[in-house]
Amino acid sequence: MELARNARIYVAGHSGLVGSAIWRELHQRDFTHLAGRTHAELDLLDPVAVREFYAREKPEFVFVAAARVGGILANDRRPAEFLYENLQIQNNLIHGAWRAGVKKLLFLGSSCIYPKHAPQPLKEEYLLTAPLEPTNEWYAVAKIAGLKMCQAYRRQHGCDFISAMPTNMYGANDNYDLQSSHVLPALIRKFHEAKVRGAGVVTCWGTGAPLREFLHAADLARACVFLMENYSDEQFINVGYGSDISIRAAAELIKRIVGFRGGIIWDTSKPDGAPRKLMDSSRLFALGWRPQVDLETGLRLAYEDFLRPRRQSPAHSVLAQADGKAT
Ligand code: GFB
Repeated sequence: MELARNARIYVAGHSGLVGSAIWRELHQRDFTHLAGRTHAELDLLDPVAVREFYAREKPEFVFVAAARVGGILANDRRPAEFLYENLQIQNNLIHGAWRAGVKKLLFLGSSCIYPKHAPQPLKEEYLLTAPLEPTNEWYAVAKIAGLKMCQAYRRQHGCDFISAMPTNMYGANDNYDLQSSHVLPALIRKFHEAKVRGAGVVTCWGTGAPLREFLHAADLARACVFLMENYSDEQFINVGYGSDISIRAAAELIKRIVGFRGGIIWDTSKPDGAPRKLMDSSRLFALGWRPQVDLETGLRLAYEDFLRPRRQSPAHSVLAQADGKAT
């Protein structure tokens, strides 16, 4: 089903990494009726506000890219926030979409829904077959509840609600805060600041041994629009790049792209997290979708994004000045 160019489309979370990429993709493809709200304009934790928003805007299609997200440390240290806020946001958006008669909704989950020691690559059917990775089980439980919500509303109410599980994401508009970011934006910032300061070493977390699959947000955005137009099933679907890389190799790659000439120290007091999270995306690939941005190209684009002046938020500058030691 091709979306009409004048379809009313709501992108929840349109200012975040993934939501902004979906917004740009829709905008480039000449969709004319896009709705997005910042946190200040619409509090997604508030069911009444969400219900009123749906009643007023009457979106026909909804992309749920709004979530409390963060890297390994933020997930580990703020379990209540990650569980409560994600459950609340997705309950409001999914239940509200049913009440408002939304034609189709795409919910975005995460590869962390799979068991810590699941066989690799991760097939959709491995969901709920063994215990989760403890550093992000709170986020994972919320995301599992979200995909189950979509399945339940499809079964009971006939809603065309689908779910996609993306692998680890990166790209323009990422979070570069060193305490809450994911690994790639953190390392882009650490290597860049070390280069500017003339520092001898950069400190990375964990052992560097874990393997991660990374997908550029522009690719995920294309996949989301593709699924909205071509997929309608209770079965959630993986969205991955197709291959993975060790954190150590990713750090070396970023070091080279940024042009940092010093060394790398591994701080093993920080958690490694899941040993590996490579998605099996063959279900999606069989439908004809493929990623377009390889990791090196994507990281060069991400570094350009980091260097743009608008990235220099007050928090960013303060941290950069305060940190005189190894990053
Ligand atoms: O991206 P990341 O924070 O999250 O960390 P996860 C990936 C790996 O990079 C871990 C290592 O092994 C980290 O120890 N790492 C090395 C670093 N240096 C750094 C650094 O400076 N910052 C960060 N953040 N990591 C997330 C989940 O897990 O995956 C989320 O916490 C979400 O819930 C996301 O599901 C997709 O890949 O381990």
